[in-house]
Amino acid sequence: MKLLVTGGAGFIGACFVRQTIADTNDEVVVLDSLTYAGNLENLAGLEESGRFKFVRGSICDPEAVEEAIEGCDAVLNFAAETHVDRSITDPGIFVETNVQGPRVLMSAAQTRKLRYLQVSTDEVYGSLGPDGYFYETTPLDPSSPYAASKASADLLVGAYITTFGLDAVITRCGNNYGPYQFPEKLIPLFITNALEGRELPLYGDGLNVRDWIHVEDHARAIRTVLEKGETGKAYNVSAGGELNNRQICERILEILGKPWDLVRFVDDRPGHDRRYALDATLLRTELGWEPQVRFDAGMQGTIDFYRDNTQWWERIKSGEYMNYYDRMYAQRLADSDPQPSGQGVHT
Ligand code: NAD
Ligand code: TDX
Repeated sequence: MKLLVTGGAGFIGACFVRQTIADTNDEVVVLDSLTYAGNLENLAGLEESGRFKFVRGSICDPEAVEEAIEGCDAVLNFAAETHVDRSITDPGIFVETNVQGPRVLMSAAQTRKLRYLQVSTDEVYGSLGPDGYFYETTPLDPSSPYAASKASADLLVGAYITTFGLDAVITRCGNNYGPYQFPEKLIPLFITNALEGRELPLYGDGLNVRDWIHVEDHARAIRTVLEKGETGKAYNVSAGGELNNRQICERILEILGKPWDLVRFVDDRPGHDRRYALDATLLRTELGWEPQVRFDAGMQGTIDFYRDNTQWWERIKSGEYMNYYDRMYAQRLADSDPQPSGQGVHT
């Protein structure tokens, strides 16, 4: 098989590509515009396989898509603007990339009668209270501009299936962690800040819950859905890894041997979803996928990666990208209430 993987220079796309080259005989074409989040270092060495090709271009550009899709048997769309905080300060690019992009890709896939896999997210379902789970039948109720753009794409996938007969499937996964994640997201930001002795800015009361999964398990789930998923269906992806943000902080600081004093409670994210938790019974029972990475081992490996590959993230954190974050955190700190340091982690 020859796969078109869009957004393959990002965190999850690159993991999927590395797995595909290592574990199958497939050929892979990556189409990626290399935004601030795209990084060719995430794909280093894959050319040597003779089964990997990189095309720089946008999924919103029909000509770039035409070039990249030539000879492919399926399209997997990982490309997106992915950071919720950025979608609050600059929603426009999220609509462009996350809605218009999938439309261009689906038109190209439909013309050639190719299978299309949309990598979606649990955020499309909105926020849960303390109990219950998101099922594939749960109505979409997104909170942030990011989540709304991803939900829009999911609806568009449904329309392409119903109207044009596109062979399409959707995956909806929880929060990923692992090597090569851009250090704007909670886990890599907090690991690298702790390594640098910087503060860890915890939003609100720090009790928001996310459903954590190792990126390699997510990538294997995507492969499973690509191969066995039923056209028209969405599949939740979860390893049952519910933890709140204080617990994540606690694990990171414990493994690194750093003090809780580094934690700084800051003003909350607007529209901050309280809890995500997915029921992945469909994927497990109908398609036979099971997670392989236990959270403690996955977290240790992730911390080892950031400790051993400082040049990968120091270059990113010393660049233009982080100026935005320094400004945002300064604002959140300014808006937050005075607080005692050395606060406990008990929930
Ligand atoms: P990422 O931000 O690390 O990478 C996104 C990639 O898309 C980058 O390489 C970027 O250059 C590329 N890109 C952006 N705009 C593009 C465009 N117009 N054309 C071509 N390429 C473009 O993201 P990620 O965390 O790897 O997420 C990948 C996918 O998985 C996204 O669709 C995201 O919504 C979804 N997802 C992510 C998570 C998570 O926890 N990170 C969880 C569930 C679903
Ligand atoms: O500095 C921070 N402090 C903090 O308390 C950051 C960056 C985050 N947080 C909190 C907000 C969330 O409750 O940590 C939690 C996780 O935040 P993010 O890493 O920004 O992820 P989230 O908003 O949950 O979205 C992620 O999971 C679903 C990905 O970024 C999305 O692309 C994916 O779809």
